[in-house]
Amino acid sequence: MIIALVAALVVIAVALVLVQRRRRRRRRRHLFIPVAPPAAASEILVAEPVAMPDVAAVEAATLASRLGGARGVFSRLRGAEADAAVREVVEEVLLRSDVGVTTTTRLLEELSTAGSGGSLVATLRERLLASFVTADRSLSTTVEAGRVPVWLFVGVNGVGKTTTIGKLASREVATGHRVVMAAGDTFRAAAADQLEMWSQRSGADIVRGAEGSDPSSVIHDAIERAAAKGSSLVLADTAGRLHTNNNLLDELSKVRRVADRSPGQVTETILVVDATTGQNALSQARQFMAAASVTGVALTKLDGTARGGIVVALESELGIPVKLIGVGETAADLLPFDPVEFVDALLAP
Ligand SMILES: Nc1nc2c(ncn2[C@@H]2O[C@H](COP(=O)(O)OP(=O)(O)OP(=O)(O)O)[C@@H](O)[C@H]2O)c(=O)[nH]1
Ligand SMILES: [Mg+2]
Repeated sequence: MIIALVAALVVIAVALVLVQRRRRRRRRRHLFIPVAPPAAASEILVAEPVAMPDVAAVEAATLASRLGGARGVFSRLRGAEADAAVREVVEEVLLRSDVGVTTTTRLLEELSTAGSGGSLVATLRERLLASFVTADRSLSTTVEAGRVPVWLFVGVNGVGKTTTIGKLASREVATGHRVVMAAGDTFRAAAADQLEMWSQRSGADIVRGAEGSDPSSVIHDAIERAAAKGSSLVLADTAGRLHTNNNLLDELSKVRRVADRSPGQVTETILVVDATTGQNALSQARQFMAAASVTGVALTKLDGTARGGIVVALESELGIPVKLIGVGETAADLLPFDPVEFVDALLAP
């Protein structure tokens, strides 16, 4: 019995010794891991730096992912292909992108005189950025005392005037402004219905008239209402009209004059242009600029098949600042235009 007890104790003691040895060995193995040579540790730090969130990059990526057609046209000037790009490729891309002959010729001349320092695409990026006017791209609400700022929206049929007003109303109301929409497209009742839908969505007030009534008087009523209620902004819609129809352009001049009478003050006349119309946008812009003193462009439908280059042509040939871009149909799909972000969205890999 005693012998059995002693034998059991010996077995337990041996087992304990073995377990402890194994633990020590394991501990020693663990000890080796953190004591890696410092050089190796720093190599790891350099090779895999912690990625810091870059808000600007996120925004650019979002824009790039929305500029479907335009990114497609510029694909030959991005990534590996960009290194091999020659003058002929640049010329073809610019022409296909709707930059137009005049601006493309100028850009190519500038590329030739820029010398051979740096890559062709890097120089093109620089010249494209220099093509943009340096004007203020903000939307002004600066008025004389006692007057109400009016933003008037003009353009040919179906370009996105009403939708752009709806998107802007949503943005302005969300930032605490009291907005009155003027349904100045009295040409068809459906136009006012469409604006009314946006007024319900955004929480903006709306003034509409009967179908066929005088657009100037509807806009005037909206301004009076805004002044009486202490609203901060009137967004005035107008009927789409052909830039070649002089009577309709004259009517627009009158609408603008009336809207600019006290208590109203037109602080922005936004020409809405459908980016998919390409070079025709330039002749539209020329006619509307003459009729209604355009202060800026809202370029819509850049999310579709639009090839993007018209932005450059509008600014460099007409000196008219693009202030807003439309990249979809919802309220969130209206962005302030930023040339650097835009050019990088086209050219960045
Ligand atoms: N994909 C896309 N569609 C847009 C954009 N802006 C407007 N649209 C669409 O374009 C169509 C015409 O827009 P409207 O706002 O009615 O255009 P409008 O200039 O007021 O048209 P009229 O009043 O008939 O002259 C609608 O189906 C809009 O949803 C945009 O940025 N992207
Ligand atoms: Mg409309």
